Amino acid sequence: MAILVEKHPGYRQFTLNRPDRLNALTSEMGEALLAALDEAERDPGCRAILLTGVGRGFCAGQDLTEVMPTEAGPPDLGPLLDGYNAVIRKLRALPMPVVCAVNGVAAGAGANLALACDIVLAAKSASFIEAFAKIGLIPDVGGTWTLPRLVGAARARALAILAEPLPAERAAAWGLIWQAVDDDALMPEAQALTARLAQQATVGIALTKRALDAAETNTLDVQLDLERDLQDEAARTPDYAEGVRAFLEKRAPKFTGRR
Ligand code: T3D
Repeated sequence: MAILVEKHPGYRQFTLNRPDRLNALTSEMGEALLAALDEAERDPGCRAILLTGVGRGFCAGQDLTEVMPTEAGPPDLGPLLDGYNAVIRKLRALPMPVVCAVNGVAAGAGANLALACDIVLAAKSASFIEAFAKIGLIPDVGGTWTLPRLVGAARARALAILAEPLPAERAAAWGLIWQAVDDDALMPEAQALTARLAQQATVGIALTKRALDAAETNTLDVQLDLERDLQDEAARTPDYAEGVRAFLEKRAPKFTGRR
């Protein structure tokens, strides 16, 4: 199986599993990942997702053996990218937090797949490479959108044009990712974080994701109205009532994640 699925209490872990190719993506893997995300979304017991990879790489981007130009001409990349784009859209729109544990090199579409997740942890030995320029392509799978928003225009341009590896600790210092952690600590920390998120007020987190994404294109005026409307929705959840009660009673809240 190119994607391993593990069910944990409250969350699912998806692990890219082609270690001999540094988990390079195939169209089939894209479809499998999308199906796994769809299934997780339909499961009311799944309140968070963890994405990682097997072996010494997180994901080396598109499997280049699948898209070799031939004498007959270039491959048709449109359908392939439509498939990966569906994964990126799904990750951004999922009504639950997505943690990515980058266990090793994340290159090309692999880097941008990681950066589409909500909270990215990386092993200190990992690195991020916008490798596209090395093969004459442009950053895709959301990279041209994500990079400047995370690290600013100057760094985004240099990352995209130079295609040099960015070590995890510098990626964290630049704000590309949340944290770089010791290699041995990566999976325990990522799993503990995902388990913790699975106990939080899931609807509130989903609405927060929606507000932050909308803010990328909204004016302040429009965003203020959106915040008011989403806050009204959040305030109608049982988790809001529980959160306030728990605060006043000086105890830990017990959120259900339900509407
Ligand atoms: O169709 C399209 O192109 C559209 C979509 C584009 C999206 C993209 O992602 S484009 C970018 C594609 N990715 C790359 O260009 C990265 C290619 N890989 C690398 O540059 C290097 O492998 C790394 C810098 C990521 C890691 O280097 P290193 O030295 O640690 O490992 P390695 O020896 O290069 O790789 C290990 C094996 O994985 C090796 O196979 P071998 O020699 O042991 O049989 C290598 O060929 C294979 N591998 C690594 N990346 C890919 C791959 N095989 C197929 N496709 C790959 N992307």
